[in-house]
Amino acid sequence: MPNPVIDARLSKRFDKWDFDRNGVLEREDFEQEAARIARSFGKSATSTEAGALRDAFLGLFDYLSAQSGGNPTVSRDEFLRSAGDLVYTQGEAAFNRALGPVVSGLVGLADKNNDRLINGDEFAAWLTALGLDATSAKEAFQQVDTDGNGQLTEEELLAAVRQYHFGQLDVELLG
Ligand SMILES: [Ca+2]
Ligand SMILES: [Ca+2]
Ligand SMILES: [Ca+2]
Repeated sequence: MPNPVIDARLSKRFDKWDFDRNGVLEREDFEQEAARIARSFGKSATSTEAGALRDAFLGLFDYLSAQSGGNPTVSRDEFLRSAGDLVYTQGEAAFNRALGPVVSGLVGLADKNNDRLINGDEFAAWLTALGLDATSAKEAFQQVDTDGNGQLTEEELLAAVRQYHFGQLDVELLG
């Protein structure tokens, strides 16, 4: 069932991922976006962490492209259709398969003490690096930390990304 909040968030997502702003998504956009994010975390494009995020973004592009007939470009309409299908129809497992590697790549960049968990400081730095609203980082952290143990797992972060795009949570995490 169409939902204006979800549709607006997907449309905004398209704008952010259309890195060169030429109105279609291409592999190059996703490479550039991954490199931009790695740079915002202070990592060089040749670092292991940047490479993992790049692979994740390219995998996501390949998924979106395959959903729209395997073309090298994905139009806004095609994106809204396949992303909408993911959110409205296919549900949690498919969403997690498509976005899980990207969230995992972000955790790799943000996890300064290498425990694969995101603590409060790492989370605030994540929001700041991506230019997101960090003024309410503490409150946002508590919303994402669903088991309340003071650490965010990849699972909790992925659930937050999913809920954001489902229009159920106002914490943006993808930049
Ligand atoms: Ca583009
Ligand atoms: Ca950590
Ligand atoms: Ca937790």
